[in-house]
Amino acid sequence: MPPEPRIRVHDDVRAALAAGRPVVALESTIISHGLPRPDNLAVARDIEATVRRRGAIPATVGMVGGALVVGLDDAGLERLAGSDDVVKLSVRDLAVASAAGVDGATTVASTSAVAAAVGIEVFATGGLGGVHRRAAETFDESADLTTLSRTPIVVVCAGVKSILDVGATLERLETLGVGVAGYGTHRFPGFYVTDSGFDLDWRLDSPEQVAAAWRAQRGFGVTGAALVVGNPVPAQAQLDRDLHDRVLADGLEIVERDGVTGKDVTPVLLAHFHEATAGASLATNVRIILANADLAARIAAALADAS
Ligand code: PSU
Ligand code: MN
Repeated sequence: MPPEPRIRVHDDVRAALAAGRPVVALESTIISHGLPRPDNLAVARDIEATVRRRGAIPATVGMVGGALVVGLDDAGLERLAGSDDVVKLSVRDLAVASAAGVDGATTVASTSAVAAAVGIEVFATGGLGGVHRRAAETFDESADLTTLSRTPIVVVCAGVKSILDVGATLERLETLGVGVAGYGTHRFPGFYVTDSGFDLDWRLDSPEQVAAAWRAQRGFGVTGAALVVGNPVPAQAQLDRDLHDRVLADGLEIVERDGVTGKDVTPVLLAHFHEATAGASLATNVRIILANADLAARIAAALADAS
């Protein structure tokens, strides 16, 4: 019998973890399904470079030919960025996809679960998945939420995608025991826009303070959940609000008209945004991801310094 498959951790990531040096996990669904080609590959490399610039090691998670990899090399990044045959993989898909030998991209849910499993404590992404509009009828709620409820990791994001029901998502995060704090703000960020319109109970104002919160969560040992740090896009870089609201309304109509459901909803809406705003939403999206990678690396460094 061949040995059971294990997560394949890149040597640089393994060495950094063993030495207690900062590591930041990154997802690959953003690359394969969230951003259009060919920009996506350049952005994937930029995200990693941003993490490195802060002295941390990037660990992009994905599946290559059935192997579950933490710390994709450049060939792996190219493969997941360049093909239509990359499968979007949530947590439940990982094992079956591995047996099927596919190339796959990991969502927030699967990336955070895999990263935590190998001992990574900080993860940067764009926007979380959450409760979809009309979820009361469709039950469409991202596995990102339930996974974060049982995955100990700091997730830096710009809130949840504005295509979702933000209020319902915040309620679910509360129910699920997932910590949520604004970075330098008491308002929950709105992904493409700075402010989602929802208040938060907590704000954290520096990487050191996020690290302190995380160390307390670890030390208390009373929850195995994630801590979400909402890092808003600066007001002058946000998508024009009217444009945003118009494009969103159109996108939701298209999803309805074409009967798009399940895991295709998010990619279809994001692609619609990128087309209908002539790249403006793409620029904002990229900016958000890079800013989150930068902050995540600083948090990882603060955590490494403190331990
Ligand atoms: N945020 C983005 N782009 C994305 C996603 C989030 O800016 O592509 C992806 C993430 O991987 C997230 C997933 O986990 O969408 C959520 O999909 P779903 O709603 O099907 O769970
Ligand atoms: Mn869904």
